[in-house]
Amino acid sequence: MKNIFNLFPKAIVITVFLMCSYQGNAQNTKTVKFHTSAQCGMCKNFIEESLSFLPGVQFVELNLENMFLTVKYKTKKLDEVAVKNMVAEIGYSAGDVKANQKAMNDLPKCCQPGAHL
Ligand SMILES: [Cu+2]
Repeated sequence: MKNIFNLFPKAIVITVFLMCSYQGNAQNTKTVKFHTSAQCGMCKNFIEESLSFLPGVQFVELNLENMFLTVKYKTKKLDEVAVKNMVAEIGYSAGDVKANQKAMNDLPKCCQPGAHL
């Protein structure tokens, strides 16, 4: 987990995010909201940072109260399936899309489904 954060310094994340936002102003956007298997604040950071690298993503926020993820994206670059697949690829379920099992197993114990029951 730590290694992933080192690979994606905050400054780059913010720069990419701002660039995407700037370019997207004149284009059509869509916002989707779906439940994920996120468990904690670490999941929140990981999911939000990972998704902010997807070209076309303009806004991403995980609600820690109910684990619903809100993603706003440019419809010319992304669709809902691609957004959910990205979440699944990094180890979390995304609505009706199941998590990539290997990625989920590689998450810290506290980030795996059922960790806080
Ligand atoms: Cu977590």
